[in-house]
Amino acid sequence: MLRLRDSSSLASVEAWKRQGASELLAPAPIALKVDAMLPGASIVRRVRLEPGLYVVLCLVPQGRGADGAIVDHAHLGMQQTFVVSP
Ligand SMILES: [Cu+2]
Repeated sequence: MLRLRDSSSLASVEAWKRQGASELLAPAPIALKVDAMLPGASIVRRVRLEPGLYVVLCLVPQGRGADGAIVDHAHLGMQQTFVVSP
């Protein structure tokens, strides 16, 4: 989960994902990270988030697309933006 500066930051998140989503090159602060889990597993995390815009996404790789770019679960729909209000 990344905390975005504004909605225009989503474009840099998309570019980051296409380049392999290295944690070191994250385009925004990582607000929460969960390592890969086994299918069917679940986890509960309680976090206190500062007000702002966030994107939560799953970066588990699913293969490569026709153009050779990495396809991850986020590309398949496991991505959502949300706002934390003050
Ligand atoms: Cu996933």
